[in-house]
Amino acid sequence: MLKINATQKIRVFSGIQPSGKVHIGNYLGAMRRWVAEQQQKENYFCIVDMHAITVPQDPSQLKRLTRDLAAVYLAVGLDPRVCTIFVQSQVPAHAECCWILNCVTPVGWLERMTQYKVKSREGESVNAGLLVYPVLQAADILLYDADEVPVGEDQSQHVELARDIAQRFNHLYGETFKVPKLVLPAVGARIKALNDPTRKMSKSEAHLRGHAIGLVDDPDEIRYVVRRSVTDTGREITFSKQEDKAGVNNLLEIYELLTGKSQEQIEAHFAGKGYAALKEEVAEVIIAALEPVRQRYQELMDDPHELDRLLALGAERARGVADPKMAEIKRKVGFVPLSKH
Ligand code: ATP
Ligand code: LTN
Repeated sequence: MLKINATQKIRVFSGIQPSGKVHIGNYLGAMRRWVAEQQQKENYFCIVDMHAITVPQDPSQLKRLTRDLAAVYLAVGLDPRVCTIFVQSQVPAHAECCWILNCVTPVGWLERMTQYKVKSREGESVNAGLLVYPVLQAADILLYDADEVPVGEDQSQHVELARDIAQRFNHLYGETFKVPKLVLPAVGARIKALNDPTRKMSKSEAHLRGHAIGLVDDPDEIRYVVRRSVTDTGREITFSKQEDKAGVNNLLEIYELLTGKSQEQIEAHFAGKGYAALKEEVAEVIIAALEPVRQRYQELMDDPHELDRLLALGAERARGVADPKMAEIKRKVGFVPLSKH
């Protein structure tokens, strides 16, 4: 059995794809917790560029989005002194581990994944990478013996699969991987699109005006998008699980998360007010919360060399954990180690 050393910090692993404009859903669903808990934990935050290429990406754009996401990680407040921030493709063990895990993962498990079913329905042709996407995600997590994986709700199924893969490998080759725990936020696990509150806000659609609020959008854009967000024809401003109230509920959830007020306080505050007033206030709360993020992001983007230096440092630290783990995995599988002559 793998033992948990009581003096060791809980190890956290999570990642985001550099596949488009990072939005408040990514922040409220995942990154906010990373920042809040970083001092108590041992943190690995990855920019998963190898996952991003499972759908077509323009190479120069991918490069830009990768640095951009690194700047956003730092701008929201991740501290590189306590967080290992790195680019997935700069740590080759991820691809190597993925291959081995592919060989213990039944295809049936992968075909059942919701994200695969949706993305393969949308695309004209399905590449093999899209199918094994969750195996690469399992490799990311398992290589670091992560205790916790803090993500938004849409990733639950993938983290469950990583647990299944870990258990299967352990069963076949002996105790090797820690079985990670899925960590979801109590509120904000699924922020809805502002132009369609029946769907989740998505990075890959964030370029469509009205869909999302980017973490570094300017105040006028935020006001425009929130004012035009889809609500219903009613008047009541209350938290509700009713489908036709999803738009208002989404705005209230964002407000709740950013102000820290209780639902009762918020409902009392908006009692008797109309949707226009709600939207004005939500927009201002978002603008105020994002202002420092936008400023830090600008500063970081002005110095790409410093950003690349931090990423190189992150990759080195990540390799310090992933490489010895990879050696153990290969040994368990029966690969002959490279001789030192
Ligand atoms: P894509 O559209 O490219 O799949 P995405 O917006 O879903 O992008 P990911 O990179 O897949 O973003 O996810 C990064 C993190 O943000 C994950 O932890 C994911 O669960 C979380 N997340 C994504 N969208 C939302 C959302 N609408 N609400 C809450 N959390 C979200
Ligand atoms: N599939 C995830 C991104 C991701 C991830 C991970 C999240 C890749 N590897 C490891 C947590 C842990 C997504 O958000 N789309």
